[in-house]
Amino acid sequence: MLRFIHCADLHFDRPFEGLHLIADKAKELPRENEQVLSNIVTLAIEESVDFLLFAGDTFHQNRPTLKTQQQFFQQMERLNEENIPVYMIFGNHDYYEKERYWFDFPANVHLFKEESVQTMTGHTKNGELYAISGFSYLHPQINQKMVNQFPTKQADYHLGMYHGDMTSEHFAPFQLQEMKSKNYDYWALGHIHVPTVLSEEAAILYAGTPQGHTQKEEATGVNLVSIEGGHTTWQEKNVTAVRWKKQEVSLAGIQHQKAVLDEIIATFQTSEKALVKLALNDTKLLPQNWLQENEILELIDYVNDYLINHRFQQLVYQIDVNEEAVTKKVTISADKEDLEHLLAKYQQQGSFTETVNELVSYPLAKQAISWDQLQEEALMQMKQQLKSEFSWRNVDGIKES
Ligand SMILES: [Mn+2]
Repeated sequence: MLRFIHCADLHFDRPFEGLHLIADKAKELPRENEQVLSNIVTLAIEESVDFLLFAGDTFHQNRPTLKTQQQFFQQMERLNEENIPVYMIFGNHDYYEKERYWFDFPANVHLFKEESVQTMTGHTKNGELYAISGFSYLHPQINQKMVNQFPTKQADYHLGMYHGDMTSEHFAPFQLQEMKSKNYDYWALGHIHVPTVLSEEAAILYAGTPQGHTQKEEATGVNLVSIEGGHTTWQEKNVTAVRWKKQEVSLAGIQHQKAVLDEIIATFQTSEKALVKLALNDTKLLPQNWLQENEILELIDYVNDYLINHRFQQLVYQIDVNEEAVTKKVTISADKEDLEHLLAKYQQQGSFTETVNELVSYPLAKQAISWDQLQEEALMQMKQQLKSEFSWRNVDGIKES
């Protein structure tokens, strides 16, 4: 029996993106990357696996910072102490250049350092032979099909490590049938960040990124794989340090914004670390324009301060308001002539100047403004506004606009 962890696209030093509204509160987030790696190593130790695979883009860049490297090597050392080997290929982001590294990789970490397929072998805890074939990027792109270089199965267990994309030109394209023809027990793929099973029966899988760095990367994990009696099974394991999630808030029945804050706060119940996008729904009983663009920022600030003060582990990075209520027009059952009637009073010069009395009292304004023109323009604008904000209904029930 062979058991291992397939991890890919860790992007260890990648910043968390899309958090500009809460930049000050998100300062500590990069630390979560280290937590993810620590979770992966802990899982490997607890599950007492035969080895751990990194299928490329372990680092976000080809020049990982000194601090990133130090943290990575410390975690690999934990595995070294437990005699758990690590097999690592490099992808298009962290394409391998040996001059970039400040430390020697610990003895348990086996690197694929060539842009051609190499095969490494080892023995399981039970003494069975396994082979792992793979290649690394030494450049940001590989335009060749690398799959053709892989040997066919030649050990009790044979695995392929492949960082690439079937349909791309620049990331080692391949066809599923070509991989299947090698008769491997498992293909550990990297490059696509969403966990994806390309073939159930041939066990060809993208593990996906273990930690999302953008709101699109909600689904994350590593695969814990077992091979026994020629049969491969896997489980997706959650090692995420901070999850991206959407949270719906229903404001149905709420007429005053006074009650809104309590409703929002009440939707926070878990202790899970998360970056939250709130959707405020069912807002139709609230007054029109109850929340303006700049007030959304205030609301995000308020909610985050509340969450921090009450030791919730979530941060709100965005609030979307369902605008249904705002765009929904009130229907007025009135003839369109009533609209003219409504404005008729102000068509008389006296009534109009009376309304804009304060303006008339400024001597300068009195001279500078053409009152006839102002009256005509103001009434026209008012009429257009009334027409657009309400749906006017003719007496016979046919909608006019
Ligand atoms: Mn990649």
